Amino acid sequence: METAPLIITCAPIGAELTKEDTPYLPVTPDELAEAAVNAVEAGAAIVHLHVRDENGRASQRVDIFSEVTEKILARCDCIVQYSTGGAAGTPLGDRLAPLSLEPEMATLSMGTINFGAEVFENTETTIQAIATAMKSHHVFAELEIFDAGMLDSVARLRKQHWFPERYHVDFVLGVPGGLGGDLRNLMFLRDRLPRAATWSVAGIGKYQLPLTAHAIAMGGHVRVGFEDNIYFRKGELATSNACLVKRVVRMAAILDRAVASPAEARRIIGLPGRPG
Ligand code: KMH
Ligand code: ZN
Repeated sequence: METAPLIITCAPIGAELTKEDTPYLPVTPDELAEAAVNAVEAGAAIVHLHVRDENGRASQRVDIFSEVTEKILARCDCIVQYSTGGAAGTPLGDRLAPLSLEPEMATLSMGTINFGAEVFENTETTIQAIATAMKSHHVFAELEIFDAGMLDSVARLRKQHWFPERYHVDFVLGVPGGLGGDLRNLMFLRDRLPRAATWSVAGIGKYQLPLTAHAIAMGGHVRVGFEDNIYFRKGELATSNACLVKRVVRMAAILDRAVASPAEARRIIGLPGRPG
């Protein structure tokens, strides 16, 4: 069977970084939209979006999500995927709020983990509340897997019809407190997925590059961007999200893997597409 084109997701900011970590971090709505559009023009099909308030703090405010989304979609036709994770400790109501904008896609984290010094809490009640809100707003879920047991939760909740049979997961590997970024972990997780599921990998920090290479070769999909890794190589900051995306495009070309447009990504994942 022919390998599907590679879906590149760009996660340009996340909830944890500041300009002190990297001066290249896009923070304001204009900076975020510019970074997202540049990443899409470089080859990304999906933008995984967190936003910040006027003070640069992680926020789930609907008005900011709306502003950034409008600015992105005015300039390109990518899939905008909202974070429902927010920052560790964000109250559930805030996490759910941006779903009212009915984004094409949003994340759904499949369990609780230590997240560095904090706890990223996702009890089964939380997971079900987010899944319910997504269903009522017609939002397609990307299931975030930070540790191996979370795939068992996916299988159990799938049997209870919380997700469609054809679901999409993102393995986020290398979070301090979650499953590490060893290639064997990726193989183990991939082997446990049902055939109908599609998968992507987001390697944290130094794991981003090797896991990206392996995912391209294995027929999976990849996420890059500052949320997960701010370095281009050891000791050298990446100067933009787009340059991380461009490197993935070059790697895909060397490995003879086509890169998916947003329309192809919708088909591969099974998204119905944007109305209108
Ligand atoms: N910021 C992390 C604690 C998501 O976007 O859904 C959670 C996170 C997951 O980034
Ligand atoms: Zn995120």
